[in-house]
Amino acid sequence: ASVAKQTYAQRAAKHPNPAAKALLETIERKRTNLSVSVDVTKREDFFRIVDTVGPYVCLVKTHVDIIEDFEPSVIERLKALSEKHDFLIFEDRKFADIGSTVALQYSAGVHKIASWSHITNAHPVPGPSIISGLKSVGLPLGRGLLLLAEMSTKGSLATGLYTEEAVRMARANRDFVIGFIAQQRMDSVGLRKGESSPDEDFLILTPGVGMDTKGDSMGQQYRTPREVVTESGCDVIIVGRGVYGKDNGSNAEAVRAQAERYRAEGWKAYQERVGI
Ligand code: 5IU
Repeated sequence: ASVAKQTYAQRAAKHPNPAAKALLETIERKRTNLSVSVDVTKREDFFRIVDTVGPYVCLVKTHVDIIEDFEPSVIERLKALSEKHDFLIFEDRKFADIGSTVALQYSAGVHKIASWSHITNAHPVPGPSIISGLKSVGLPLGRGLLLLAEMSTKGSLATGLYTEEAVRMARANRDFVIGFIAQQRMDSVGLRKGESSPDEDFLILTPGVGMDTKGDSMGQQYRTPREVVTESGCDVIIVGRGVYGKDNGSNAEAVRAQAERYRAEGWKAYQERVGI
């Protein structure tokens, strides 16, 4: 069966990358394909939201560079919450430099992303060398990389041939590239004439998900879990403000209720897609 028709458990059983396998297993175990994106600037807001949504998510997406009172203990607390609630961590770093520089940005600096983030991502714009650079650090640690094949924003330049080349770069690095940030499945994208679909399983993680609004004032565009998972075949819905709201998640019960709502919608959309 095509990847989109397989269960998360079936895919987990045969995935060669440890981070992808762990994510698929977590999704199945917790019955959630929801990732919450926690884009807040104060660490106490950050931890309150993570602790509240933890039971409902497979993956917490972070932007640690926006936490203004960051200190190394933030990572220790995040790791403790990831064990308490059984979720993986995805630092949405969007690397975009030459291989040698991204290897340093990934391993060193204040944040030392590779030492704690199971999954991170990169723009394909520099070409295959960005993968080699990140892979030299991440593969020995069992990490996984997502390539940004598409974006959710109005007027995104990541379309057409750019997206196709991103998929080809991923196919050439299947040990480390576990999938894409994209708005739809990439299974038939980038195949040359006469080339048949390779035996591959790329995860599709999709931001730009919201049930109550169509977008924001800065170009973001939202689709529903059903459009994303059932109709477009994506695997993980990434939701930020739809879950933690406008007040940085100060109302924990409201945050909890939204996380449960998106979890339920995402799971129903998956069951409908797979037919179970
Ligand atoms: N994000 C997008 N769209 C993209 C990519 C990343 O929204 O195409 I690539 C990030 C930005 C933010 C989160 O961290 O996903 C979405 O947050 P909201 O659900 O609050 O819009």
